[in-house]
Order: sequence, then C-alpha cells, then structure tokens
Amino acid sequence: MRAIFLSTEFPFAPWAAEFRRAMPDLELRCWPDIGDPGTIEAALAWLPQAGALAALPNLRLIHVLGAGVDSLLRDPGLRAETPIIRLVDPGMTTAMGEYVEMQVLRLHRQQHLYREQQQEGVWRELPQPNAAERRVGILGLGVMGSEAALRLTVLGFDVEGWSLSGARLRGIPCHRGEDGLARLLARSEILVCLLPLTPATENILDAKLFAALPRGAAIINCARGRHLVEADLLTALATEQLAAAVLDVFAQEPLPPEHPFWRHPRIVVTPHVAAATNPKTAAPIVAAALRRFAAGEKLENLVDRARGY
Ligand code: NDP
Ligand code: OXD
Repeated sequence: MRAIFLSTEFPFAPWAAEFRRAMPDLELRCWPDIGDPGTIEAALAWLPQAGALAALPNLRLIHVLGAGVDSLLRDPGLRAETPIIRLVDPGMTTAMGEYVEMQVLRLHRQQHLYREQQQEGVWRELPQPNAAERRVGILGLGVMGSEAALRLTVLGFDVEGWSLSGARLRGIPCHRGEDGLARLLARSEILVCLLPLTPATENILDAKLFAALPRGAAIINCARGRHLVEADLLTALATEQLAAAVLDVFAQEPLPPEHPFWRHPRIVVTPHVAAATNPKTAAPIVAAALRRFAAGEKLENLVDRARGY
C-alpha cells in the first residue's frame, strides 16, 4: 500500500521510523514528496497542508493521527465519500486519565489557594472535604471521558457525566439533552470538558453554563479551545462565580505571549499536552487499521460525518 503523511505539526522522521517497524511493506511518503498523486490510497493526517487532500484523486482512506477530527473535517479538500478513522490509542487514553486525575486532585486539595497563600507567606488551613463529598461532572463520556470518570470514581469522587446518548457507564450516572446538562451543571463543583468540537458543542463553556454551576466551581478544558468563550471565563473568574480554571487547549495555539491567561492567578495553562499522540504507540495501531482496510475487513473507530465526531 502507498500512503502519504500529511502534517503541519508532527515531524515525519519518528513516524517513518515507527512505520518501518510496524508495517515494512507500507510505502509512506511525506508531503510534498508525493510522486504520482494517483497512486496514493491512504493519508495519515494531522492538520493537513492546505490543498493536500484535494490533490489526491484516488484517496480511499484517511487515518487521523489524533483523537479529535474537527480540524480535518474543516478541510475543504475532504471528499464526502472518503472514510475517516480516528486514533484510539490506549496510551493516549491513559495519559488523559492521568491528566484529569492530577488536575482534579489539585483543585480538590485546593493547591491553587495554597499556592497563593505561599506567595503571601500565609499559614492557613482550609476546609478539606473528602473526595466522596466532591461532585465532579464530565462533559463527554467517550473514550477519554469514560477513562477520566472511571479513574475519578476509583479515587472516591462523586462523578456524573453528560453525553449525546446518555448511555450509562458502569455505575456512573450519565445525563443527556438540555435538561440533563442543567442537572449535571447544578451539581458539578469541578467540571471537565472532554467533548469533541462540533457545531453543537462549540462555545459550550460560556457565561450561561458558568452561571449554572455552583458558585466557586472550577473548570478543566482538555478538549478544544473553541469549546470555551474566553471573555466569559475571565468575567466568571473576576466575579468569583468560578474559582479556578485549568486549560490545556486554546482557540489559538500556541497561546500568544500577550494573552491574559498566561499570567492569570486562577488559571493553569498547559500547552495541549493532556494526551499527546505518540508515534511509538500510535503507528502499530494505524498499521493494523491499514491492514484491515487492505484486506477488506470491517473498519473500527470510523468517524460519523453527520455527528461530526
Ligand atoms: P469520543 O468520540 O470517544 O467521545 C465523545 C463524547 O462526547 C461521547 O460521549 C459523545 O456522546 C459526547 N458528545 C458528542 N457530542 C455531544 C453533544 N452534542 N452533546 C453531548 N455529548 C456529546 O471522543 P474522545 O473521548 O476520544 O475525545 C474527546 C475529545 O478530546 C476529542 O474530540 C479531542 O477534541 C479531545 N482530545 C484532547 C486531547 C488533548 O491532549 N488535550 C487529546 C485527545 C483528545 P456519545 O457517547 O453519546 O457518542
Ligand atoms: C487529539 C489531540 O485530538 O491531541 O488527539 O488533541
């Protein structure tokens, strides 16, 4: 099989090395060294170069090198009939679980407040509820959200979620629809966003949503920057409707140096690293999908274009 590597962000060399091991018979080229475009059957894509997809007349499959497909679906060169597989890599799922656990524990144990006290040289003990008394809400209970929810449950937190289907997850109540969202928000002292970015979820983290949370709640956004209305977050922190925010993803990445989030005392910024794609673990997964495709077998983790994720 002949495939093309399309990425404005991921360097090619580590992927090429991993694919040589995982799939020695794959002829993997890197844009713009494309050869005869008509011979390329598959694209391995993360933020494809402008015009690249449109230039491949016989493309039969796209495998995304990440979990989210929002940027790929915006590519004007994408044809409606080309199947898209997204990356479901247990290594990334574990990483996301760790990130959410770490940030929820930080907020639960009030490290943001102790940090401020330390800077002012203040020795003051704050009330310390048990994990079982801390209500956490998770928006999106898919691959990443389920992992986060289950790990937090193991730590003893009182976890509930929200998803499109409302499918119940091993004892974790899951809400759906507008009413369900309102019920989840009303109880969530810490709210984690793990939704895909779609027209239905864009700007979901806005003033209306913040007002529906208990006063002094905290949010963690490790999904996409465009889920968040940035100005509304700054207002909610200024009025103390929200006590803190942890942000891993941003509308503009890298976050510009002058952006107010960098120096905000109640915002933790991490540079889109909650669950980074790792070529070592991802390449064998992508290779297995390409082999299934070549053998005409049923494909897994296909993106539903109508739903947008
Ligand atoms: P999944 O597709 O497995 O899960 C998506 C979840 O969101 C599902 O539970 C789905 O509901 C729910 N959902 C989708 N649309 C809606 C809606 N309109 N209303 C309510 N619920 C909705 O995705 P993943 O868990 O793999 O990943 C989630 C997102 O995390 C990715 O799209 C990506 O943006 C982000 N991400 C960020 C990373 C980082 O490093 N910061 C790394 C990896 C991913 P249902 O279960 O009913 O289908
Ligand atoms: C992803 C990401 O979607 O890293 O995989 O954000």
